[in-house]
Amino acid sequence: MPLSLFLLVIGFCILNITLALIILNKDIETTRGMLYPRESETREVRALDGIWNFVRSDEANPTQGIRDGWFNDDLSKSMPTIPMPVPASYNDITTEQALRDHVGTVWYDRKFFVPRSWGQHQRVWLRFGSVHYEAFVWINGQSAIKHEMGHLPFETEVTHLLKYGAENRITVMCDNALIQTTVPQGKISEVANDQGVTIIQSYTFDFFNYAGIHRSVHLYTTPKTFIEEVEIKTNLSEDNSVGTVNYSIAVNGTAANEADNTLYARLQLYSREGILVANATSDSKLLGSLKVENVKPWWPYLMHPDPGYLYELEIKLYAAKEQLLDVYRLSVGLRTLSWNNTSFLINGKPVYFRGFGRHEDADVRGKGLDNALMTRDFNLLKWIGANAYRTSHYPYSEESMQFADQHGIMIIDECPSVDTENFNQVLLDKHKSSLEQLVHRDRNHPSVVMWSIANEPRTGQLNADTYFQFVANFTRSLDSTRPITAAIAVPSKDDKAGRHLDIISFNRYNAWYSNTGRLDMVTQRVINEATAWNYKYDKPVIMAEYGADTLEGLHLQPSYVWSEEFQAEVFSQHFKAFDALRRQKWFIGEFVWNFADFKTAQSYTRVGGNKKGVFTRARQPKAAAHLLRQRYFALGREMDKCNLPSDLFTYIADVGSNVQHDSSDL
Ligand code: BDP
Repeated sequence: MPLSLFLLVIGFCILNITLALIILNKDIETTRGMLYPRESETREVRALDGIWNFVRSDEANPTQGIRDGWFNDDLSKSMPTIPMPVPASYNDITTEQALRDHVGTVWYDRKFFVPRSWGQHQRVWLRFGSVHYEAFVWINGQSAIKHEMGHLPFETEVTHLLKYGAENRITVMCDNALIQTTVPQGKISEVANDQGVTIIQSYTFDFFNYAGIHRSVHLYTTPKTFIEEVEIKTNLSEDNSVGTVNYSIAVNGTAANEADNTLYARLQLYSREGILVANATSDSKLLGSLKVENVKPWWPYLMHPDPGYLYELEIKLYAAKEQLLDVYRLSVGLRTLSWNNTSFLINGKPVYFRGFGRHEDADVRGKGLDNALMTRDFNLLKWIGANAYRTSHYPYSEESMQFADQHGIMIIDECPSVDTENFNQVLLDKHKSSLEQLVHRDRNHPSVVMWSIANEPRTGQLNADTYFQFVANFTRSLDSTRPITAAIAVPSKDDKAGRHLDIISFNRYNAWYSNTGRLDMVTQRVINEATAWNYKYDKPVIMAEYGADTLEGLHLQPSYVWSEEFQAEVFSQHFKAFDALRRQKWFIGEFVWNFADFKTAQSYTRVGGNKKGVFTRARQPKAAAHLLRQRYFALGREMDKCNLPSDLFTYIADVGSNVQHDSSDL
């Protein structure tokens, strides 16, 4: 190549690289408030859950409702409405394909009364647990709040918008459209059909784009000056005998603005048995710490006989002259986290994660919060001996985070960035915002032990390096007490993001997407890949996804793809690799994909959805569940001396000491 051409090519490359790298690390708006709504002496909470009225907009005319002011009166005056449960995804509630696959806006409204008493000496807040994807809210026809991003809460003060001792109306418009600058990304296109053209939403992520008001809607009251934020950080002495709870409180209200520093807080920490174990009075900055002697640390399930130990922290906000303003209580678990380039430790003890990637997904209700399902899921997690799960691929309900705290289930808390590509400035800002909202919401949960900043981002792309440097460092600036990971699927040699993480997670489907059906091509490949990741970055490694689609009830011997036998054998081949890797100290966890079968977009690779569940969508075990249960408890026994359930092994035969299937086998 002539020199001039060579220089031109080099120049062009440099220009391209420079253009690609022009992503700026801009400041983003930060969340305020958003404490989980709880009743107390000074606060009332009312859920607006129930049956709302619902309208699906014309896909070709998504802004019609705004133009025609549907929020100015009852929706039913503008359009025929149908009943719609809240919380729930709207997609599977009716029998209509048009609603299931709807792209664009839908409308909800309902009426509610506000007591006369709420109009005096207090403030009223409206809080949504989550609406997917974008929400616009009106109270009595007046705009109240707008929020973009599914799976995360948002709230606003509505004191001035409500009618007290009278009937009120709430109207919500929800838009499920995903484009290249939403988190997650999607594409909208117009495609010819038999009637003309239609709008198609496509996305690369592998779960159904359920939409609607997914979690509870609450109205709650606070005093005029109230506890707006609480941030807790805990510590333990080296021998785990003395605990420290560092707190910082933010106040909202006029009293907070007074220059005379008259506000202070009294904090009391109660044991699970209701005994007062520590108390403190804050300084005027509302900061301080509590010391707990003979502390009971928060331990993960099966790592300790009393896992998930929680204290209750009572915070009372006072003005001068002992005037009680506000009371808020929250659960606190005391534990430490630490990590280095070979291990992850909780309370000074190395952790080996055994768990699942999951989904919030169920028949009929989609991603809607369902307490019965959530409780069943935690019972299954404990039945199978798991100690962790990743909230793949978005933040889960606050109620489930509270459950995880109580049961000692460790959470890798993931933001809604999935399959991220075409990195750009708008996307980066929203991605950071999703993490800011997530960290703000979940920072006080002892169960949250790691932040996952993305699932399967295209980290081989040119500007992935800068992009993930910004995202990881931003997350670290919000919370330096937890490590950062991302579940990566590009080959380690191509990856540009791992160096910005603390722990490397990788997803791989040996014997499924590669070398389909080849059980003899799993173990060594898993060992090689995990080793390559560790070699490249010198950091702890987790296998965050592996598995095989399995049709419940399909039995084939010898095993064959999609059968229950095959899933069990794929797992077993992975177990061999994990055991070899565990001897290398840097391999710190195994996560099956998936906890339960779940719905996806329609595809010829999916029979009624993704069937990689260890449990069916109705939450019943497949054959592999019993195998996994034996392994997870065996690991718990080996590492943490946990007790084994009496029904872990089924009696087979009394054939002497040659064949034994009981705990002594482990
Ligand atoms: C992984 C994705 C996960 C999919 C899974 C699969 O992270 O969301 O559901 O593949 O294909 O790549 O089952």
